[in-house]
Amino acid sequence: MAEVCVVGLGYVGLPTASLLANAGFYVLGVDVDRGVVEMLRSGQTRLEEAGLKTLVSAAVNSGNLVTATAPAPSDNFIICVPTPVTPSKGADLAAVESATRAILPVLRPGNLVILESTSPVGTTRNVVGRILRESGLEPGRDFDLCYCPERVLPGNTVNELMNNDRVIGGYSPQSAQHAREMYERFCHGKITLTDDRTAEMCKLMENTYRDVNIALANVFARIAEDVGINIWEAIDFANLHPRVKILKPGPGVGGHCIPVDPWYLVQAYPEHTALLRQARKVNDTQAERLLGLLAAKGLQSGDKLAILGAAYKADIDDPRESPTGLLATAAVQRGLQVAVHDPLVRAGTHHGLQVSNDLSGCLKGAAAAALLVEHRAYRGLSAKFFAEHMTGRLIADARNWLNHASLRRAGFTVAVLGMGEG
Ligand code: SAJ
Repeated sequence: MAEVCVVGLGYVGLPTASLLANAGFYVLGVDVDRGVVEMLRSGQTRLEEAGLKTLVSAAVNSGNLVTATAPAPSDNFIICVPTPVTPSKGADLAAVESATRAILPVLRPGNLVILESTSPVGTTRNVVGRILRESGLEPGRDFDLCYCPERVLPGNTVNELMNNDRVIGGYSPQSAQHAREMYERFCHGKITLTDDRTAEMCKLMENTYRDVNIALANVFARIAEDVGINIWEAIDFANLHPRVKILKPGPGVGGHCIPVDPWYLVQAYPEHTALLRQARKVNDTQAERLLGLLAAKGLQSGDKLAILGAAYKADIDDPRESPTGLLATAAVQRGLQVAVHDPLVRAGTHHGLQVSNDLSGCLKGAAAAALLVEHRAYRGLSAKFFAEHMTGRLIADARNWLNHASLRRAGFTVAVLGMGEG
């Protein structure tokens, strides 16, 4: 019988299952995607995370990690499934509910069930706990129930799972203590115990804090464009204050967390969260503003716009919720032809966005180019390279990433987000 059953083998579940297996637990990894399950049986994964392939291979080869498409009786269960928002920005908990229902038939007295997925406050007890009560077992009495959010920076997941501090929220104090005994087998960070709802709120606060602060940087950038100063310098200078840490402006906020998590609070507590809603609006309209900068410099309907960067942030291959999608949609609505390049995102269509890995082809015949992601691969792009492929001489830089002086010497007009020309 498995000691731990991890339900959901994605960016968080698979590293977690592998770390537990390599810490000596016998782990059953469960995923509804049969392809993922089959691939893992041979110790392989498509996920690109530092150290993950080695970890998975060791876990599978040791025999401590086996995979299936449904849970089986285990001592502990960890739910790591996606919790996106619906088109109307409500929480979509379908995956949490189906994962919990899959555990229901194999739940036994004395088990520990942990929800890791970022969720609205109250989900652990009102969704997971409610469903599991259908077994006739009572959380906190017959089995332990916890909420334990992850804090991983995509691209550094394994290292952060092992070394970041963790908050464990127990439905009961003994539930939290039960979970601590498992996590401390692979987590070397400080483990803090609280109740389930405080832990759920803690996770939402962490990412909402980031979204609001990115929006603040974007508002400062908008003012700088009007005033005619360089916001990138101004932020560096302001951050010399020992207690100021202003983040960086950009074309918007992507990923499956930062642009999503604040909505859980906005939808549940609209009377308190106008600030959060406004921050979401600022971040989600940055891409449109960038297009306005280009239009003001002559980009017009029928022209080709080359967009550099499809990933939601630098040097990763994940395009989920990327601002590039917002910009491409707005550009097409203005009658522009759009070509999107990314050096790391797999070529093909991602949520309606056609991505190419051929930069020359993407730039060919473009009247304008817009850099949206500060990938290392774009750092050294020369004015000559742009000039060879583009027909126009207009470039927008949303990350202050390119060599503007060199581009201007080569006859390019360069619009930099957050840099006014007054
Ligand atoms: N961004 C800016 N300006 C900045 C920082 C980020 O425009 O100064 C943009 C990025 O380009 C990106 C988006 O915001 O499009 C999100 O970037 P991110 O690095 O903040 O987000 P994630 O999703 O990769 O990681 C965040 C982290 N949360 C915090 O830093 C509070 C990570 O610790 C979380 O574990 C992760 O979300 C998550 O999974 O919740």
